[in-house]
Amino acid sequence: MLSSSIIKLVGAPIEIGTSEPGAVMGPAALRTAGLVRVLQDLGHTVHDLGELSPDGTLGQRTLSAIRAWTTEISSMVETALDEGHLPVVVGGDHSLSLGSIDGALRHCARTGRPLFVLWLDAHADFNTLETSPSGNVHGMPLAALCGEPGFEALFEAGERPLLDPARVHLFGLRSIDAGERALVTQRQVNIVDMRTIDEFGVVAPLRRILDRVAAANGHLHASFDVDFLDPTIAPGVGTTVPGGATFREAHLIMEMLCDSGLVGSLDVVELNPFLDERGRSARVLVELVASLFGRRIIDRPTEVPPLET
Ligand code: 5AB
Ligand code: MN
Ligand code: MN
Ligand code: MN
Repeated sequence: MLSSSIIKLVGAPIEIGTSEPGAVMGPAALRTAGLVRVLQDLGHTVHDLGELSPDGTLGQRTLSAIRAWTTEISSMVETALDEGHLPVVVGGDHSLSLGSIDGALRHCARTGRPLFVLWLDAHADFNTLETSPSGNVHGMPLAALCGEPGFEALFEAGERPLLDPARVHLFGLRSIDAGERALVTQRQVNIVDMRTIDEFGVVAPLRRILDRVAAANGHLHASFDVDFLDPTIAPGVGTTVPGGATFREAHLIMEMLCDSGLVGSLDVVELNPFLDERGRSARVLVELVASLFGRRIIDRPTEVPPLET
Protein backbone atom coordinates (compact mmCIF):
# COMPACT_ATOMS: atom_id res chain seq x y z
CA MET A 1 0.00 0.00 0.00
CA LEU A 2 1.04 3.58 -0.46
CA SER A 3 2.21 5.41 2.61
CA SER A 4 -0.90 7.55 3.04
CA SER A 5 -4.47 6.57 2.43
CA ILE A 6 -5.90 10.11 2.44
CA ILE A 7 -5.78 11.28 -1.13
CA LYS A 8 -5.99 14.98 -1.95
CA LEU A 9 -7.32 15.10 -5.46
CA VAL A 10 -7.29 18.23 -7.55
CA GLY A 11 -8.04 18.90 -11.20
CA ALA A 12 -5.76 21.26 -13.09
CA PRO A 13 -7.51 21.92 -16.39
CA ILE A 14 -4.61 23.78 -17.94
CA GLU A 15 -3.80 23.66 -21.64
CA ILE A 16 -1.64 26.75 -22.00
CA GLY A 17 1.41 24.51 -22.36
CA THR A 18 0.26 22.78 -25.52
CA SER A 19 -0.85 23.86 -28.98
CA GLU A 20 -3.50 21.11 -29.19
CA PRO A 21 -6.75 22.19 -27.53
CA GLY A 22 -8.72 19.68 -25.44
CA ALA A 23 -6.58 18.88 -22.38
CA VAL A 24 -8.75 21.35 -20.48
CA MET A 25 -11.40 18.60 -20.45
CA GLY A 26 -9.05 16.00 -18.96
CA PRO A 27 -10.12 16.25 -15.30
CA ALA A 28 -13.81 16.10 -16.26
CA ALA A 29 -13.26 12.98 -18.35
CA LEU A 30 -11.33 11.25 -15.56
CA ARG A 31 -14.13 12.04 -13.15
CA THR A 32 -16.70 10.75 -15.65
CA ALA A 33 -14.69 7.56 -15.95
CA GLY A 34 -15.08 7.06 -12.18
CA LEU A 35 -11.77 8.23 -10.74
CA VAL A 36 -13.12 9.21 -7.33
CA ARG A 37 -15.39 6.21 -6.91
CA VAL A 38 -12.65 3.75 -7.81
CA LEU A 39 -10.36 5.18 -5.14
CA GLN A 40 -13.13 5.16 -2.54
CA ASP A 41 -14.05 1.56 -3.41
CA LEU A 42 -10.45 0.64 -2.66
CA GLY A 43 -10.95 1.99 0.87
CA HIS A 44 -9.22 5.34 0.46
CA THR A 45 -10.51 8.61 1.78
CA VAL A 46 -10.56 11.12 -1.04
CA HIS A 47 -10.57 14.82 -0.28
CA ASP A 48 -11.71 16.18 -3.60
CA LEU A 49 -10.64 19.78 -4.00
CA GLY A 50 -12.44 20.14 -7.34
CA GLU A 51 -10.82 21.98 -10.24
CA LEU A 52 -8.37 24.84 -9.85
CA SER A 53 -9.03 27.98 -11.81
CA PRO A 54 -6.42 30.63 -11.06
CA ASP A 55 -7.57 34.24 -11.37
CA GLY A 56 -6.79 36.03 -14.57
CA THR A 57 -5.73 32.99 -16.60
CA LEU A 58 -8.87 32.48 -18.65
CA GLY A 59 -8.02 32.81 -22.33
CA GLN A 60 -4.42 33.78 -21.49
CA ARG A 61 -1.58 31.96 -23.21
CA THR A 62 1.39 33.58 -21.53
CA LEU A 63 4.21 32.48 -19.26
CA SER A 64 2.73 34.58 -16.48
CA ALA A 65 -0.60 32.74 -16.82
CA ILE A 66 1.32 29.48 -16.43
CA ARG A 67 2.97 30.97 -13.34
CA ALA A 68 -0.47 31.52 -11.80
CA TRP A 69 -1.17 27.78 -12.23
CA THR A 70 2.27 26.78 -10.99
CA THR A 71 1.83 28.83 -7.86
CA GLU A 72 -1.60 27.41 -7.01
CA ILE A 73 -0.69 23.81 -7.73
CA SER A 74 2.57 24.11 -5.84
CA SER A 75 0.95 25.41 -2.69
CA MET A 76 -1.81 22.79 -2.84
CA VAL A 77 0.75 19.97 -3.15
CA GLU A 78 3.06 21.39 -0.50
CA THR A 79 0.20 21.76 1.97
CA ALA A 80 -1.15 18.28 1.27
CA LEU A 81 2.29 16.76 1.84
CA ASP A 82 2.88 18.81 4.98
CA GLU A 83 -0.41 17.42 6.31
CA GLY A 84 0.74 13.88 5.56
CA HIS A 85 -1.66 13.38 2.66
CA LEU A 86 -1.03 12.11 -0.85
CA PRO A 87 -1.65 14.75 -3.52
CA VAL A 88 -2.92 13.64 -6.92
CA VAL A 89 -3.05 16.32 -9.61
CA VAL A 90 -4.97 15.44 -12.75
CA GLY A 91 -4.62 17.48 -15.91
CA GLY A 92 -4.40 19.24 -17.99
CA ASP A 93 -1.14 19.42 -19.91
CA HIS A 94 2.27 18.51 -18.54
CA SER A 95 3.14 22.08 -17.59
CA LEU A 96 1.12 21.40 -14.42
CA SER A 97 4.09 19.39 -13.13
CA LEU A 98 5.94 22.67 -12.73
CA GLY A 99 3.59 23.25 -9.82
CA SER A 100 3.29 19.75 -8.41
CA ILE A 101 7.02 19.11 -8.38
CA ASP A 102 7.80 22.60 -7.08
CA GLY A 103 5.41 21.89 -4.20
CA ALA A 104 6.99 18.51 -3.51
CA LEU A 105 10.45 20.09 -3.59
CA ARG A 106 9.41 22.71 -1.04
CA HIS A 107 7.99 20.01 1.23
CA CYS A 108 11.14 17.91 0.86
CA ALA A 109 13.39 20.90 1.55
CA ARG A 110 11.76 21.01 4.96
CA THR A 111 11.83 17.28 5.70
CA GLY A 112 15.34 16.80 4.35
CA ARG A 113 14.28 13.84 2.22
CA PRO A 114 15.62 13.79 -1.35
CA LEU A 115 13.01 14.08 -4.11
CA PHE A 116 13.11 11.57 -6.95
CA VAL A 117 10.96 11.87 -10.05
CA LEU A 118 9.68 8.98 -12.15
CA TRP A 119 8.67 10.53 -15.48
CA LEU A 120 6.52 8.03 -17.40
CA ASP A 121 6.43 9.63 -20.82
CA ALA A 122 7.28 9.12 -24.49
CA HIS A 123 9.15 12.43 -24.27
CA ALA A 124 11.93 13.86 -22.10
CA ASP A 125 10.18 17.21 -21.51
CA PHE A 126 13.64 18.74 -20.99
CA ASN A 127 13.55 21.43 -23.66
CA THR A 128 14.53 25.00 -22.90
CA LEU A 129 13.06 28.03 -24.63
CA GLU A 130 16.13 27.80 -26.89
CA THR A 131 16.09 24.09 -27.74
CA SER A 132 12.30 23.72 -28.08
CA PRO A 133 11.17 23.13 -31.66
CA SER A 134 7.56 24.07 -30.79
CA GLY A 135 7.71 26.68 -28.04
CA ASN A 136 5.20 24.57 -26.08
CA VAL A 137 5.86 24.64 -22.34
CA HIS A 138 4.56 21.07 -21.79
CA GLY A 139 7.84 19.97 -23.42
CA MET A 140 9.91 21.97 -20.91
CA PRO A 141 8.85 21.35 -17.29
CA LEU A 142 11.82 19.22 -16.25
CA ALA A 143 14.37 21.70 -17.63
CA ALA A 144 12.62 24.51 -15.78
CA LEU A 145 12.41 22.55 -12.51
CA CYS A 146 16.08 21.58 -12.75
CA GLY A 147 17.05 25.24 -12.92
CA GLU A 148 17.96 25.71 -16.57
CA PRO A 149 18.09 29.45 -17.30
CA GLY A 150 15.28 31.38 -18.94
CA PHE A 151 12.34 30.12 -16.90
CA GLU A 152 12.15 32.84 -14.23
CA ALA A 153 8.72 33.96 -15.51
CA LEU A 154 7.23 30.55 -14.67
CA PHE A 155 7.80 30.77 -10.92
CA GLU A 156 7.15 33.27 -8.15
CA ALA A 157 10.07 35.61 -7.58
CA GLY A 158 12.47 34.54 -4.87
CA GLU A 159 14.46 31.48 -4.06
CA ARG A 160 13.06 28.11 -4.94
CA PRO A 161 14.42 24.61 -4.36
CA LEU A 162 15.70 23.02 -7.56
CA LEU A 163 15.21 19.49 -8.78
CA ASP A 164 18.42 17.48 -9.11
CA PRO A 165 18.52 16.16 -12.69
CA ALA A 166 20.47 13.12 -11.48
CA ARG A 167 17.38 12.17 -9.45
CA VAL A 168 15.09 12.31 -12.47
CA HIS A 169 14.24 8.98 -14.10
CA LEU A 170 12.75 9.19 -17.59
CA PHE A 171 10.86 5.98 -18.30
CA GLY A 172 9.39 4.98 -21.67
CA LEU A 173 11.30 7.56 -23.72
CA ARG A 174 11.07 7.24 -27.50
CA SER A 175 11.00 10.79 -28.83
CA ILE A 176 13.57 13.44 -28.03
CA ASP A 177 14.74 16.61 -29.77
CA ALA A 178 18.41 17.16 -30.65
CA GLY A 179 19.16 20.03 -28.25
CA GLU A 180 17.13 18.39 -25.53
CA ARG A 181 19.07 15.18 -25.95
CA ALA A 182 22.40 16.94 -25.53
CA LEU A 183 21.15 18.65 -22.37
CA VAL A 184 19.72 15.49 -20.82
CA THR A 185 23.08 13.77 -21.34
CA GLN A 186 25.04 16.70 -19.96
CA ARG A 187 22.86 16.91 -16.84
CA GLN A 188 23.06 13.14 -16.26
CA VAL A 189 19.35 12.53 -16.29
CA ASN A 190 18.60 8.79 -15.95
CA ILE A 191 16.92 7.16 -18.91
CA VAL A 192 15.03 3.92 -19.35
CA ASP A 193 13.99 4.19 -22.98
CA MET A 194 11.66 1.88 -24.90
CA ARG A 195 14.65 -0.01 -26.29
CA THR A 196 15.65 -0.92 -22.73
CA ILE A 197 12.06 -1.89 -21.91
CA ASP A 198 11.88 -4.07 -25.04
CA GLU A 199 15.04 -5.82 -23.98
CA PHE A 200 14.59 -6.19 -20.22
CA GLY A 201 10.90 -5.55 -19.63
CA VAL A 202 9.73 -3.01 -17.08
CA VAL A 203 10.49 -5.00 -13.92
CA ALA A 204 14.29 -4.97 -13.75
CA PRO A 205 14.74 -1.27 -14.65
CA LEU A 206 11.93 -0.15 -12.34
CA ARG A 207 13.21 -2.24 -9.46
CA ARG A 208 16.60 -0.52 -9.73
CA ILE A 209 14.94 2.87 -9.51
CA LEU A 210 12.79 1.84 -6.54
CA ASP A 211 15.79 0.36 -4.75
CA ARG A 212 17.64 3.62 -5.22
CA VAL A 213 14.77 5.69 -3.82
CA ALA A 214 14.30 3.32 -0.88
CA ALA A 215 18.02 3.32 -0.05
CA ALA A 216 18.00 7.13 0.07
CA ASN A 217 14.74 7.23 2.07
CA GLY A 218 13.50 9.44 -0.74
CA HIS A 219 10.15 10.88 -1.70
CA LEU A 220 9.06 9.57 -5.09
CA HIS A 221 6.94 11.79 -7.30
CA ALA A 222 5.39 9.91 -10.23
CA SER A 223 4.34 11.87 -13.28
CA PHE A 224 2.23 9.88 -15.72
CA ASP A 225 1.87 11.29 -19.24
CA VAL A 226 -0.82 9.49 -21.28
CA ASP A 227 1.57 9.26 -24.23
CA PHE A 228 3.72 6.86 -22.21
CA LEU A 229 1.11 4.30 -23.29
CA ASP A 230 0.95 2.92 -26.77
CA PRO A 231 -1.55 4.94 -28.84
CA THR A 232 -3.50 1.75 -29.61
CA ILE A 233 -4.63 1.58 -25.97
CA ALA A 234 -4.70 5.33 -25.27
CA PRO A 235 -5.38 7.44 -28.34
CA GLY A 236 -6.67 10.41 -26.33
CA VAL A 237 -3.54 12.55 -26.28
CA GLY A 238 -2.20 15.27 -28.55
CA THR A 239 1.31 13.89 -28.92
CA THR A 240 1.00 10.18 -29.69
CA VAL A 241 4.20 8.28 -30.45
CA PRO A 242 4.04 4.67 -31.66
CA GLY A 243 5.82 1.93 -29.76
CA GLY A 244 4.67 2.77 -26.24
CA ALA A 245 3.96 0.69 -23.16
CA THR A 246 1.38 -2.06 -23.35
CA PHE A 247 -1.62 -2.42 -21.07
CA ARG A 248 0.07 -5.00 -18.86
CA GLU A 249 3.44 -3.23 -18.79
CA ALA A 250 1.72 -0.09 -17.54
CA HIS A 251 -0.31 -2.00 -14.95
CA LEU A 252 2.71 -3.89 -13.74
CA ILE A 253 4.51 -0.59 -13.18
CA MET A 254 1.57 0.68 -11.13
CA GLU A 255 1.38 -2.55 -9.15
CA MET A 256 5.10 -2.40 -8.38
CA LEU A 257 4.83 1.25 -7.37
CA CYS A 258 1.97 0.32 -5.08
CA ASP A 259 3.90 -2.55 -3.49
CA SER A 260 6.92 -0.29 -2.97
CA GLY A 261 4.93 2.16 -0.86
CA LEU A 262 7.31 4.86 -2.08
CA VAL A 263 5.06 7.12 -4.16
CA GLY A 264 4.34 10.29 -2.23
CA SER A 265 2.71 12.38 -4.96
CA LEU A 266 1.26 11.80 -8.42
CA ASP A 267 0.35 13.63 -11.63
CA VAL A 268 -1.86 12.20 -14.36
CA VAL A 269 -1.44 14.47 -17.37
CA GLU A 270 -2.08 15.14 -21.03
CA LEU A 271 -5.41 13.33 -21.41
CA ASN A 272 -7.20 15.00 -24.32
CA PRO A 273 -10.81 13.76 -24.33
CA PHE A 274 -11.47 15.60 -27.59
CA LEU A 275 -9.08 13.16 -29.31
CA ASP A 276 -10.21 10.10 -27.39
CA GLU A 277 -12.34 7.25 -28.73
CA ARG A 278 -15.47 6.68 -26.65
CA GLY A 279 -13.69 7.42 -23.38
CA ARG A 280 -11.19 4.57 -23.80
CA SER A 281 -8.13 6.47 -22.68
CA ALA A 282 -9.88 7.99 -19.68
CA ARG A 283 -11.01 4.54 -18.61
CA VAL A 284 -7.53 3.05 -19.01
CA LEU A 285 -6.09 5.84 -16.89
CA VAL A 286 -8.60 5.30 -14.11
CA GLU A 287 -7.77 1.59 -14.13
CA LEU A 288 -4.07 2.39 -13.91
CA VAL A 289 -4.62 4.74 -11.00
CA ALA A 290 -6.62 1.96 -9.33
CA SER A 291 -3.63 -0.39 -9.69
CA LEU A 292 -1.36 2.23 -8.17
CA PHE A 293 -3.71 2.57 -5.21
CA GLY A 294 -4.03 -1.09 -4.42
CA ARG A 295 -6.25 -2.91 -6.85
CA ARG A 296 -4.73 -6.30 -7.58
CA ILE A 297 -5.18 -8.22 -10.76
CA ILE A 298 -7.12 -10.94 -8.94
CA ASP A 299 -9.58 -8.27 -7.78
CA ARG A 300 -10.47 -7.32 -11.32
CA PRO A 301 -13.96 -8.57 -12.11
CA THR A 302 -14.51 -10.43 -15.35
CA GLU A 303 -16.70 -8.35 -17.59
CA VAL A 304 -19.59 -10.57 -18.54
CA PRO A 305 -21.54 -9.32 -21.55
CA PRO A 306 -25.31 -9.42 -21.04
CA LEU A 307 -27.10 -12.39 -22.57
CA GLU A 308 -28.74 -11.73 -25.90
CA THR A 309 -32.47 -12.32 -25.70
B1 5AB B 1 4.64 16.10 -23.48
C1 5AB B 1 8.32 18.11 -28.26
N1 5AB B 1 9.51 17.52 -27.67
O1 5AB B 1 9.05 20.03 -27.07
C2 5AB B 1 8.25 19.60 -27.92
O2 5AB B 1 3.48 15.51 -24.15
C3 5AB B 1 7.08 17.39 -27.76
O3 5AB B 1 4.24 16.66 -22.20
C4 5AB B 1 6.78 17.68 -26.33
O4 5AB B 1 5.57 15.02 -23.17
C5 5AB B 1 5.69 16.80 -25.74
O5 5AB B 1 7.41 20.29 -28.48
C6 5AB B 1 5.30 17.24 -24.40
C7 5AB B 1 8.38 17.92 -29.76
MN1 MN C 1 6.99 13.56 2.88
MN1 MN D 1 5.01 14.96 -21.02
MN1 MN E 1 4.79 13.13 -23.72
